[in-house]
Amino acid sequence: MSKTILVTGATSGFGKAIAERFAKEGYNVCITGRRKDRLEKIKAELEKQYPVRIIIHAFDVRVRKQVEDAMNHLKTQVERIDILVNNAGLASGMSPIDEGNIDDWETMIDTNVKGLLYVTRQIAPLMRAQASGHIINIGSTAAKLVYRHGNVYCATKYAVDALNQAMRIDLLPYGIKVTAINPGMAETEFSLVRFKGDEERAKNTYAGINALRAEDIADIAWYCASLPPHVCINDLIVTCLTQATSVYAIKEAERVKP
Ligand code: NDP
Ligand code: 8X3
Repeated sequence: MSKTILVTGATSGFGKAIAERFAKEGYNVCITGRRKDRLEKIKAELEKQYPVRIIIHAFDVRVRKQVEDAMNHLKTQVERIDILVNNAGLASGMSPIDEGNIDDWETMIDTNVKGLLYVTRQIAPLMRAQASGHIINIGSTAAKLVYRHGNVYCATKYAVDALNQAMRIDLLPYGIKVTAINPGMAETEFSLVRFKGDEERAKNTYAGINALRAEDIADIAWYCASLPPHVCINDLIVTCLTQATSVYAIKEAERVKP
């Protein structure tokens, strides 16, 4: 029986690359996000390329009722969920705490923390009933060290880190793996969203860095998911070669070359 993975935030970046990677490996994939047109396009492409089933659910993870309706529908479409990737998330703005935009704060908290919880609350009971499964939470280096003007985004990712630990403990008796993948800088739509469509500012974030690509994180997710049944990676930090922490990175040009 083929396995099924549910990936939130699969319309771009890490989520899209993870969906592609697992489809290539023979998984049926449920892809989600708000942009239905993109989900439809990705479904058509993947089903053309691989002999797998792609299910789409367009919803906003911030809206509890939408999450519940979509997940209840999904439960009628598949027999089981083997892997959940809690990936949907974003940063919105970047400013000192005394000047922060409260709407941005709420967007980040509602998406990165509450949205992740809404989805997990729907899927964890299925995995518990199966007595198997794997939850992969996409955290960040921002979950490990706070950086200047990153305040609320970092706080949401610290919350993901705490929830990852909590899930691992609470789901331990049921044979459910829980893994946090904490990436550093990666060139996706992340900065374009953070800087509200300012393409130049988004591009400058990665200038001269040779940042991670979405496919790197997809490879790592696949590695975590394909380990033997008794092995679980609990927590993993991954950066590009020239980044050490969320506050310390150098440019490619500064690196001593062999
Ligand atoms: P992208 O902007 O490329 O992708 C974000 C995805 O999240 C999109 O598919 C988007 O879908 C979805 N999403 C955002 N808000 C919502 C919402 N309210 N409801 C449903 N889906 C939503 O960025 P990344 O791929 O880089 O980001 C993925 C995750 O990785 C995020 O959690 C981010 O915090 C994290 N991360 C990113 C890093 C980076 O440098 N890029 C580094 C470390 C972590 P849609 O807009 O269609 O709803
Ligand atoms: C996203 C990466 O650069 O904001 O989590 O720390 S960064």
